[in-house]
Amino acid sequence: MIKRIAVVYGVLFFNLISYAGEELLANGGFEQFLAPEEWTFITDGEDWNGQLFVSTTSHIEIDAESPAAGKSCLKVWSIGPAALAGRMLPYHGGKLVMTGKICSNDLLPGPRFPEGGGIQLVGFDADGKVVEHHDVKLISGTHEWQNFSAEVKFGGEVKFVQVWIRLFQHARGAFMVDELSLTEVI
Ligand SMILES: [Ca+2]
Repeated sequence: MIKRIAVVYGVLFFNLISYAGEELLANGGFEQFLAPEEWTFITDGEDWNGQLFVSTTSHIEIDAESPAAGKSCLKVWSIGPAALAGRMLPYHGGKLVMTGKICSNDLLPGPRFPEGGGIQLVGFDADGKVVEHHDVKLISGTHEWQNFSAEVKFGGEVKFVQVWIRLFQHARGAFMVDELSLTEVI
């Protein structure tokens, strides 16, 4: 009997070690203001498709009107483009697991991209150049709060990763994000 209990505990312990990665995002519940060391507005340049990151008509802000959890969430709205980046995180070659909640309100895509906005994981090489990206969750139209989850594994060239939250170029409307979490399972 004692031996059997030990085996069961061994399995549980192994599962905890395998799946409980450290939380990599700060303020993923958007309960505090957007501290520049945690979330940074991308203020110039363009992405791999030639899409701009910022316009004078877009807004990304903490919003207390209808969060999914807690007292506030992140709201991205008006006319894109707009982009917010999380901290640059070292990548160790493991499986990145992202979960979160997202909703949208009359979000119309622009002419150059089929979706209005969403969340991307972006991989950088050792020199800080973007070499790979994954669309974790994209959204258009009007949706109530919904959970999403995704698993992403980058190629060997990728040494750093960032979360990007974007309203794409010429998209108009709003989407909200809350309870964002990112872990790496190695
Ligand atoms: Ca929240």
